[in-house]
Amino acid sequence: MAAGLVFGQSPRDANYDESKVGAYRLPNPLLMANGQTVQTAAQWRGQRRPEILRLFNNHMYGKSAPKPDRLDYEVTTRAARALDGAANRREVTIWLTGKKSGPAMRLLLYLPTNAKGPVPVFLGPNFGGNHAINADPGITIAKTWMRPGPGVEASKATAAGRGKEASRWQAEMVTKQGYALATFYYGDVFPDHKDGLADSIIPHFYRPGQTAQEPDDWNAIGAWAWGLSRALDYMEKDKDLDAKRVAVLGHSRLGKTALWAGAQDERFSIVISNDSGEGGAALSRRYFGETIERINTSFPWWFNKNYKGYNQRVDSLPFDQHMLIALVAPRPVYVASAQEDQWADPRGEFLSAKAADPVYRLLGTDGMAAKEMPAIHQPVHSTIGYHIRTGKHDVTAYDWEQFLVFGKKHWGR
Ligand code: GTR
Repeated sequence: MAAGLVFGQSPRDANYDESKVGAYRLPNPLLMANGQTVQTAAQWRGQRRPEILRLFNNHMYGKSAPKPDRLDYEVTTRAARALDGAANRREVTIWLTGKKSGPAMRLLLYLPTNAKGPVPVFLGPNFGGNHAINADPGITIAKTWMRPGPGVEASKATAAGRGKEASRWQAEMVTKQGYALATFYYGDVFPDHKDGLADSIIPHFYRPGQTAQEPDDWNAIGAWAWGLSRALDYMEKDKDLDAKRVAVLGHSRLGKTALWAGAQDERFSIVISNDSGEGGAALSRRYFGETIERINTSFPWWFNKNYKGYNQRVDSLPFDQHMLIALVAPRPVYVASAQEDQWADPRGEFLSAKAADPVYRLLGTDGMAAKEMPAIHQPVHSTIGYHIRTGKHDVTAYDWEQFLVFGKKHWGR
């Protein structure tokens, strides 16, 4: 619990009792603000989808900077054999503001050595720095260009962090199946602490004369999602990668980020959310686990200022998180939950995925095949996919096995 919060006072206690969830009514994703019901795919695309995107921009994640005109990048390590020869490692510096004196992010890529032609990619940001995702001693321990935050960046940029997140990335499993794995340190785009804004990408895009965030401006999650799109910009230039088959994924706060990135940027062909919970896949109106008020109090730098206005009035939000998932339609989307991750409300994650089904069906897909929440370890791989596994809030080999099956099924390779 964040300092200064007292249970039983404000913010509202987390509830873990199904009988106390209470009744709630989800906004209809197919009902437009003007009262008309969406009847056709063209209406969804031309009217309702842009309307919902604007709602998420205005009330929650904020408006992001557009795609920069220039893309400057440099491949710093090429063809370094890694993973006992099964993969090639590549490190790429991508400058984010069109000048090489400015901020950059460093993308780490593993490519299968035996690939014939461009390979599909699994792309996600990481928490611990690129050197954390694999014990491979060749990975640069990148000094981030930012000032270290309170204990955040400084502690991560050391050799002690090597391989610390390896079980969450499964580089061998991914490359053995013929896919590339790509990741970057999320702190390269926005340092994840309360004073991170000043050292983030965001002030670089202030309008002339702007000195502070507007209520509907982007914040950390918007910035991380924007970084994912910049990684994809690079992939469009790399002939070894199939930029038309990039799955964007993330865990927890970065699962929220992956959904938002995939919702906005239709170049992502598959979107995967792992244990993303409140502000990600989970329904906000379902009173279970984390609440809007809790997340906005603990992490005020994640969402825009307007979102704080919903701390006490979730029912007046013009959307719920099923509409974020619906923005991915008709592209395949996968929601993964963990049994012991009650804070993220697994049932709320499933119900949200299920509530996006009418949009997916309207667009001609099979939507979410499961009628009810599936049992543990009974994955569903319809266009909206879902599983719940045993264990804690984490990314495990089981999760990756499902992501790979889902990718293979929907990419047809
Ligand atoms: C928690 C937060 C969750 C989730 C998680 C994480 O403290 O309440 O919403 O994002 O952090 O990102 O690990």
